[in-house]
Amino acid sequence: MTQCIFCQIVNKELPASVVYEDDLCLVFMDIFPIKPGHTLVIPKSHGAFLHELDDKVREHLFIVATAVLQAQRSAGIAKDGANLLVNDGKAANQHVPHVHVHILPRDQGDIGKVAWTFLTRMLNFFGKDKKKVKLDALAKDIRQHLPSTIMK
Ligand code: DGP
Repeated sequence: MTQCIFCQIVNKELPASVVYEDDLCLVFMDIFPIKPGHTLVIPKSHGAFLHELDDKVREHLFIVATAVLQAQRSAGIAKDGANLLVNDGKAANQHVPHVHVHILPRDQGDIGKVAWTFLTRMLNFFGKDKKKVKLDALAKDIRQHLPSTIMK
């Protein structure tokens, strides 16, 4: 069994609230969301850093991330805006060494709340099952709004 938690999610050895998948990537809800709708887009092939990925995979991640963002907007989740970001390396705050694009919905004036949740989100291990139900529902909502361009 691989030690990488995101590879384990790809291999279905660990559960996740999946929004979308194809041959190259997997999209699922962040288990410690900074905001409701916080989603991760990962390559199915393992690579810790962006430069380790094939150009085709890297390009695909951002095409899919953009489609997921569109879906979130249609679902009313990221109406005001969103941050798309990659933490590339430990010093840049990367905790999981498998490339992932964060899609973080934002609301006007939410910076205080975002900062607070960023610092405290991993402390909340309680109610994990309840949280999974919520994340599954959000994943379904986003999936239903995905543009036909990425749906087969
Ligand atoms: P980063 O700090 O950029 O490496 O972000 C890693 C993100 O991954 C962080 O926001 C929490 C999330 N995460 C960590 N472990 C898991 C997991 O087992 N499942 C899911 N869905 N997300 C996870």
